[in-house]
Amino acid sequence: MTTTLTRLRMATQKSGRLAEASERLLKDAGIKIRSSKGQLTARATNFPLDLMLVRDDDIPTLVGDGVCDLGIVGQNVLEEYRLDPANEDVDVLCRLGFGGCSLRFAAPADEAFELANLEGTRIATSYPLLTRKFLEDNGIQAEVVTMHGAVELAPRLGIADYVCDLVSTGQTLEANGLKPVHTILESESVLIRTRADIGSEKSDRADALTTRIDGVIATAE
Ligand code: PRT
Ligand code: ZN
Repeated sequence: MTTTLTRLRMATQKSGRLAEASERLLKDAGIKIRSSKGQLTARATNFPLDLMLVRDDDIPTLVGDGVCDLGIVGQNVLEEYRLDPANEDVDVLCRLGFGGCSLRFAAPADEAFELANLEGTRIATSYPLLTRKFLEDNGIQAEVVTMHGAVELAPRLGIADYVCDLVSTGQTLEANGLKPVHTILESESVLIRTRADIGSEKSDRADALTTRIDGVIATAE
């Protein structure tokens, strides 16, 4: 029987695009998870591991602060977190091969777009730090409007001229009269690990779990 203190804690998305694939990855790594509906934690029955089932946005903070030892999160969420200097950085252990998408600027479908068109405009996004960094790196002055959802609606609502949002099939943009024009980040899910000192026992367990996950990824490639 392992004590609570030495059981590993991994933060994974409770529900959403990464939840099922994260669960499947652990299953493929031989980890049996006992979960019951509505619970915010789940316990592995054959490995000293507990899952914290949270919103994806909270995963980098939980791991950065050492509340959780490991986490599964999209690079888009991670890189936005990393751009805030107040946040504790984490180590990226491996790419997981699911949750692929790209963070892209989108313009009205009928516009002959070039980057210079962004100058002096308003851009709606859920990724204000990544968007601002891109604009700064490219010497573009524009106003960034932060929205937490329905970003694609912003031009139609007159809130913004352009959007910078995640795209996978492009259907959402198209349905809103927009087209992807410039990619600022290619993203997939990654396994992250805290830089906090977790002690040698937990550290060995984290290494063992990572090796198993690496094995699953290598087989899938
Ligand atoms: O509740 P919680 O905060 O945990 O979930 P969430 O609603 O913030 O995130 P969720 O579950 O939608 O996405 C989780 C992660 O999946 C993201 O952080 C990305 O790493 C990854 N991912 C992959 C995507 C997409 N593809 C994606 N297409 N996340 C969001 N989208 C959205 C996008 O924002 C846009 O609204 O899907 C729409 C576009 O899709 P297409 O196919 O029409 O282009
Ligand atoms: Zn989220």
